[in-house]
Amino acid sequence: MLYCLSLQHWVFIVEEQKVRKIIHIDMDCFYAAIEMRDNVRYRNRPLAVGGHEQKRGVISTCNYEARQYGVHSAMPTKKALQLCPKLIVVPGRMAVYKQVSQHIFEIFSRYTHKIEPLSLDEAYLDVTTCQLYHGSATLIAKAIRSDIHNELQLTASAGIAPVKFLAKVASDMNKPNGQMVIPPHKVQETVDKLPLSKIPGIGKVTSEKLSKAGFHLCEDIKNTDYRDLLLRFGRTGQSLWKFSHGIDEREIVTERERKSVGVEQTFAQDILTYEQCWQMIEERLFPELEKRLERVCPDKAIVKQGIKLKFADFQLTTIEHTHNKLDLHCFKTLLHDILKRQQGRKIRLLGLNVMLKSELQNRQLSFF
Ligand code: TTP
Ligand code: MG
Repeated sequence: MLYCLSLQHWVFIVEEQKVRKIIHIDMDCFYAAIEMRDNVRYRNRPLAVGGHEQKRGVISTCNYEARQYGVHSAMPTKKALQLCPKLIVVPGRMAVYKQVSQHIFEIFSRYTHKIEPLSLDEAYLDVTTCQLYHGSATLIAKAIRSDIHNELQLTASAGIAPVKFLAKVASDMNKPNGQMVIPPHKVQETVDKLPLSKIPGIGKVTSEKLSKAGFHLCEDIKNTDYRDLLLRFGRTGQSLWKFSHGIDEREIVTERERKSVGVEQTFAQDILTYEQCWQMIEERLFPELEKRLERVCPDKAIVKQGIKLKFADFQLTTIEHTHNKLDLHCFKTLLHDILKRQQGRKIRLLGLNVMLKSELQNRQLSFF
């Protein structure tokens, strides 16, 4: 595919993408499946893993029986029990989940070394050069899922596509215990009918904003002028335009190459005060960062933590300091210091990030 858009002052060219074979693997109701495997009494009954009702806990995940009642991840346990009074709620066993995760990743490594972990139960695999099964990504995905089932008595779902975002979308299409292939010649027709809210990374706020502007499916974006999208939605508009043409040039980023983890929020309405920023950090961004860090780097070893701000005039500014563990309290000082640059301007985006320890180790290695 070659797209050449003559814009007023510049030409935008998206080079022809080399055809890759990406598999996205995601375990089915991961924590709950492990609990059902290890305890026969939990099978065929609605089960959730999470905080207990007396404490103000939330559900980490639940099995598919419980999902029929509308129970889902991040739901307060109290609400889950209202929806499904027979729900069994059990506490999590992180040590076991991490062990299982290690085993799954060891299985992946039999097929490729290009593995990008997204969480304990989810990864992208680039199998473009894998010679097994005559190079058939469909058969490789089947083999991986069958290894997982044989060795761990757990099921996984897979999506196979030439690009990352579509592989992830596809792994959800035949869940649980299924897989879906989107071959190169089916990419555009699949993307056309894809709701924008299904694109990984498009959250609730963005998808509502798009919907209000009349954009629901990828084809709505595809049929819109690129400049218009860029003006209205900035970098998000640029990414959406690419995705809507089936373009995603992102390579697999292996564990060793991962440098940082970050979370950010663009506000529906700009905010102004220290208190508003702090509330957002304390209630939304920090818990999310903690969760993501836990997923990609369970030992939580970091070297730096920082804040990113975008003012209403789109000026971007960042601040960071050296710290070896994620620390909510330290973000207070950072926020105080970064807001000295505010000069009365409103804030449209706030983000937190950490640099992982492995990056520093890499630098030390390259230094020698
Ligand atoms: P997911 O893969 O998002 O969910 P899942 O594996 O439970 O279910 P699905 O079949 O839909 O893939 O998350 C993997 C695990 O991460 C999940 O079992 C529990 C944990 N988790 C949380 O602790 N909190 C959350 O909000 C989410 C989404 C997941
Ligand atoms: Mg999963």
